[in-house]
Amino acid sequence: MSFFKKLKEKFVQEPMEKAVEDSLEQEEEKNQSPLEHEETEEEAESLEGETEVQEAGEDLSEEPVLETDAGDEPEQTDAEEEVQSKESNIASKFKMGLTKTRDSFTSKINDLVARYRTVDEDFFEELEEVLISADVGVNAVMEMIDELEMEVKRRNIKDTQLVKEVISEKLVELYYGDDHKGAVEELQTNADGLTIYLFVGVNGVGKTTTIGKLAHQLKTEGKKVTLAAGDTFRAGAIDQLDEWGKRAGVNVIKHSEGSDPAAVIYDGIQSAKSKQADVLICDTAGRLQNKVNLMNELSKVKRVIEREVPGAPHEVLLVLDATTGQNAMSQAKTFSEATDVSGIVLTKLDGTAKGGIVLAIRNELEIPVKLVGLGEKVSDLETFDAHAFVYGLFADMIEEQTEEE
Ligand SMILES: Nc1nc2c(ncn2[C@@H]2O[C@H](COP(=O)(O)OP(=O)(O)OP(=O)(O)O)[C@@H](O)[C@H]2O)c(=O)[nH]1
Ligand SMILES: [Mg+2]
Repeated sequence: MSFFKKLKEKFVQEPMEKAVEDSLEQEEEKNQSPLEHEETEEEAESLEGETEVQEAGEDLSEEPVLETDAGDEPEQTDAEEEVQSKESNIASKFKMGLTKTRDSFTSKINDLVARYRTVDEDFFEELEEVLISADVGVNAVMEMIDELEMEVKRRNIKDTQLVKEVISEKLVELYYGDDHKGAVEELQTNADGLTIYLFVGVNGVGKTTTIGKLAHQLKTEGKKVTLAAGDTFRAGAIDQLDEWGKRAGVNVIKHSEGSDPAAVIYDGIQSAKSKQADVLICDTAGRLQNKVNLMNELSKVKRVIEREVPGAPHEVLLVLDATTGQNAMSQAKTFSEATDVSGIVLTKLDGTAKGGIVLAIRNELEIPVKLVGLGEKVSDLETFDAHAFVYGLFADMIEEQTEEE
């Protein structure tokens, strides 16, 4: 089966199923969670301070049981349908979040393919430029072009139209590198008790926002979550996290501005343990008096976590802003030295036309991208899925091409 077809089968729902989904979504919008619309006074009150509140949106997390007589695929079980609808939901999020990148990338590829009818040296040279302009990263692009040239020869492809599909396939391979598993990399968890995630990254990249989104997601999954306000440096940082905590209905441990972050994290751990929380998420400062201070502080915070919970932190997540392009690379190097980063959260992919940075990061840093921020809404956080990412880049072509077949 062709690669585009595979992606379509995985991510695109049939029109009938889609219609049912859409009507369900409209239902959901009516009963929207308090996070996605202006809070009414009543809702604001019910969320205030309380950590154990039953939220308005909570029962939406359960997949509604559907009786449909769509009937065209009788062999599909409810469980399979659920998976398919989840996949297509993820795909549409990536498609939406990658609009800017896709518009720029697709038009460049289409233009290239229109100008070169046959595949030759010059074609590859121009393709190289297109990929570099999408921030894929020079080394990754070189690797990609080599692979592509070999594949085109191997399959004896002459027509540039057909190359599009090979490009998409190679992008997925490029992401996974030698690790052929190709599995989506979920966040690590602690099976025997408290899971701790430590968020690090320079100021303004989206740490606190991502923590808010993640807290909401985990809470919706039924987990008990505590947040620790470890950014005691920036004025307003504690209140910002507190606000997210209130909205998500989770507990926030905080000290006053200027206090020792390691002490806040220590208290966060004690509180999470005593409340038997499942997950503790630690926010940290993005800026201190200087970089050395910041790195020392982060190392100290990490040591406290390691000492209090063996095996923790289960993830040290470095948050990078996709719109800063190659700059993100040097940040990754600096932070890795201080804290052993285990995963990347790439935010603001929706805000750049250069989403290829995902591939550069994975290729050059060899740290997996675990989560991506695809917008400012609370629901705009997804586990990174290289297939869904490539679907998001090529969505128009995938839908177009397979219809023709
Ligand atoms: N469009 C878009 N905006 C985002 C995303 N993630 C975060 N932001 C925005 O980025 C801005 C900064 O986010 P914060 O969460 O405050 O960043 P931070 O890393 O905590 O910053 P400091 O606390 O200063 O270190 C906010 O306006 C967020 O709404 C995303 O995925 N897409
Ligand atoms: Mg912050």
